[in-house]
Amino acid sequence: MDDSYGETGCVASELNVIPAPSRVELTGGSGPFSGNVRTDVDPSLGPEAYRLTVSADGAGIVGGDEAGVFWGRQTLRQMLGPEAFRRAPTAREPVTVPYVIVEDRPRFAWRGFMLDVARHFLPKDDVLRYVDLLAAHKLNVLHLHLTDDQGWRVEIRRHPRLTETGAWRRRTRLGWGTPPLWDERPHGGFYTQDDLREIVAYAAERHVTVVPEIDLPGHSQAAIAAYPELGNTDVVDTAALEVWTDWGITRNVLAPTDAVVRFYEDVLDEVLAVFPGRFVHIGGDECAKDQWRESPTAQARIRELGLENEDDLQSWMIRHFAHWLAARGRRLIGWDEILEGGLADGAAVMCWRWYAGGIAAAQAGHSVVMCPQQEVYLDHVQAHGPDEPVPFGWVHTLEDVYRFEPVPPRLAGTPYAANIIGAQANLWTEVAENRGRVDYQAFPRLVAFAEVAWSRLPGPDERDFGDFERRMNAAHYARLDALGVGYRPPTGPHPWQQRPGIPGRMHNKPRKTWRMAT
Ligand code: TNX
Repeated sequence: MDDSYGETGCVASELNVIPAPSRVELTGGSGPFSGNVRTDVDPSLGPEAYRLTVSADGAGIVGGDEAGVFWGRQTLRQMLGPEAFRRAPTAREPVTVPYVIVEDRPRFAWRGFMLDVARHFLPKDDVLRYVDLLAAHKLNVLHLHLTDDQGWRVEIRRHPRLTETGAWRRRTRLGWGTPPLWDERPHGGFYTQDDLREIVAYAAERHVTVVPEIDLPGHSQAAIAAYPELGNTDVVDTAALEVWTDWGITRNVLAPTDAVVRFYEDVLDEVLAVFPGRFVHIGGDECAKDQWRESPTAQARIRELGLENEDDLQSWMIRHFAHWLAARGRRLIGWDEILEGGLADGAAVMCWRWYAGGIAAAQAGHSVVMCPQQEVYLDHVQAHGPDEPVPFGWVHTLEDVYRFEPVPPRLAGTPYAANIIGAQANLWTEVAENRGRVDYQAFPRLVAFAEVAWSRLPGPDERDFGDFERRMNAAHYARLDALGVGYRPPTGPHPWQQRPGIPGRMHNKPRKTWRMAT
């Protein structure tokens, strides 16, 4: 994946399945993809595109590049039946597949999934498993949210206390109830740099790019707990702060000083050495400005830099890192708040609040990844009803996600649409504390999302959700079973997937749809 998304951003995909009434046995080799499965690369097909042909000679996959060949293999795997999704074969019968020609290419170059491993740490093996799950669904970006108020999850050798202190918290708020409920067990964990190199390499073998996020200047209390001098020491006793045990937006944010900027350059130096991808996410969301308003140091900084206010101070910090990353051949990406106060050229925006930020950013020439919380936040509850575990946010059903349209209607048909380089589904983990909860929130909705991000579907109202549901029931739930995914069954949670007694928090403002917002 490179950053020439403009060319491939919104190209129509052509999926031509021409079934013929014959089948061929796939033979030879130790796995389903060897033997009489031939592969080749023909760049004229374009990035990530493939043509899959099954005939009397076996299967042939021609990819526009190696990624295209790999996506073609995933389609072939789907044709082999659910067994092909197990880690080892169980059936003795020969595998036969129907004659077919599939010509296929992705609609978007960035087809992402964000996993928040900061609020709850997910062990390395679970992350590797998610890489496999993304690859099986032709998703190609894993965005790891590595730092937040509640935990710092990446080893930084120059600043070891980030993980010694910042990688664990004393206890954890359970759900969102009042009065709060607490799980009194300490929670924590972090990835060594070699763990992350392993994840990056494993993902690369599957044509998935890992995008690291180091969130600043808000969502940084774990770092401040580790190094109190990173905080606004002139207004708060930062030495008394601990890694946050609660959820929400804290007042404790980084101080806007040169020393803090240098510290984060050290951090990013090490991050760049581990993550070779072009994009580096620096957060930028939900930075409370209370302490900057009260802090003489922050106020002096505003005057010294000739800025108007605290928002400009955040903008100054983000621009600094945009230039710093650009000088090292990388591109900054951040949450849509980074638009406020103006953004450096070349920086990209992840639009999570309605569609407005995405529209403004695309019109200003920035690349945009659309991931509005009103549509594709997978931490939000997926059905009404009393049995849903720890219901949070708005209800986004499987059908809602299937009807998500990444290109805001106002941009459709304009040159700015090409700036929408892709879409992403985000899974925050305040109330998803382990792999089982993550699976339940992600699936089956991530399947609907993957189809939206890959395929050229009709407009949201015209999409045939009934057909998607039929394909889920006829084939895909069985594949998820074979993969061992703890998805939400269509009839509701299994008893062991429920969380009675842990209250959630639903958003009470109405959920605006893309139609209302644009
Ligand atoms: C907003 S989305 C956040 C996260 C929360 C999430 C919960 C974003 C950039 N910030 O810190 O976990 O809502 O849905």
